[in-house]
Amino acid sequence: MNLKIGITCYPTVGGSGVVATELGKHLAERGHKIHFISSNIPFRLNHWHQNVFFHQVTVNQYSLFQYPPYDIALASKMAEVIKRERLDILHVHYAIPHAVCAILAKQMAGTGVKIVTTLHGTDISVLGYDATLAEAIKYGIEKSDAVTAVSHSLADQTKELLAPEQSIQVIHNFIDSRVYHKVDMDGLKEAYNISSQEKVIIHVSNFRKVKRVRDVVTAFSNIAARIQAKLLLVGDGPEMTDIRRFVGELSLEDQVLFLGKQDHLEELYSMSDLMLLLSEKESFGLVALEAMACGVPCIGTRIGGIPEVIEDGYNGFLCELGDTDDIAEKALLLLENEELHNRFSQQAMEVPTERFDARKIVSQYENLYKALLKH
Ligand code: GMT
Repeated sequence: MNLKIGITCYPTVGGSGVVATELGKHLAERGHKIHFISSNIPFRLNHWHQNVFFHQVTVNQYSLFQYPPYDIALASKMAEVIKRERLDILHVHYAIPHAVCAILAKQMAGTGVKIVTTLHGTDISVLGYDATLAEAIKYGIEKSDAVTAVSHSLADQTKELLAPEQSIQVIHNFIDSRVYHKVDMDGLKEAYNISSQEKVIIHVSNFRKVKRVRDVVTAFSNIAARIQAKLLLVGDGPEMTDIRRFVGELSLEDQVLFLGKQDHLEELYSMSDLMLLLSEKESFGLVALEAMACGVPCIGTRIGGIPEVIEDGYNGFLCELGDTDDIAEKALLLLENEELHNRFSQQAMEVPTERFDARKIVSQYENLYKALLKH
């Protein structure tokens, strides 16, 4: 049975947008009709795909309103698409505002469309900064027809903080091994002026405070004091100015390459020897999974969903938050021992295909939709 599925996500660069878009593309390949409803074309939806449609939410600024009514415009567009396209499912990523808008849209449309909400983490971590949103998040979760979380850690944390009267099913994130696999990138290494003796360490994030990029640079400075190495910092965000200053204070300007936002991350991973993901909050850590698929072992913090992705002592290491000395020691252990590094690299490549393969995970979502439509 082919379904008509609406998907709403943040269209900007970020793991949740990647997962939502890739899910839509995979479902479309299986013959379902996918309707993205968002303020802009999601960044991974960069060319034409059969069975994929895009409905843009436009928000007009009217002088009487202090703030443009984005949430209402989104709900209104959702209702229009639910009715016109006769959607079976509306799958939204993030409880606020998307689940709350979807519930309102369902009421406006007056159809039997089922609302599926996927929690990605910030729904819950935002409560640390703004507890006033708790009721809205809880409402979004409870009124959805089904709720999923991208890790056991996030599902547990949500239950602990909000105690919603709704079950939360864990469906892990996934990657497409047709895109993420090791490719020969010696030419790119040369283009970046990185010699064959130098080890390459990579960090990819949106440079928010929670990503602890200072810890990445501190650990790197300990590593670079012992071996020849370069650090690739990929992405951009609010901490960038501070990080650039910090790199200058440590006199690491020649060893740290700021690459900004990048497409084709598989090429950068493929020329890297190690990834560092040292966040203080991380519901899953999609970038670790992407790097592992390209044969890059990761060192991550024992935080949130990271231990569900990195297996300590098998395909990477887990360290305590902020323990940059231990992180550097573990990094050197891997980077100075070729046999160990090769083994971890091979074992890292097994993880996406064994546990986080797109085909398996997309089927879990598909089964969830079909189960909902039986009721
Ligand atoms: O990490 C971010 O700041 C971006 C955020 C997002 O919305 O993309 O990432 C969250 O969702 C990703 C996809 O499920 C997860 O891999 C990230 O771990 C999660 N970020 C946090 O929990 C901080």
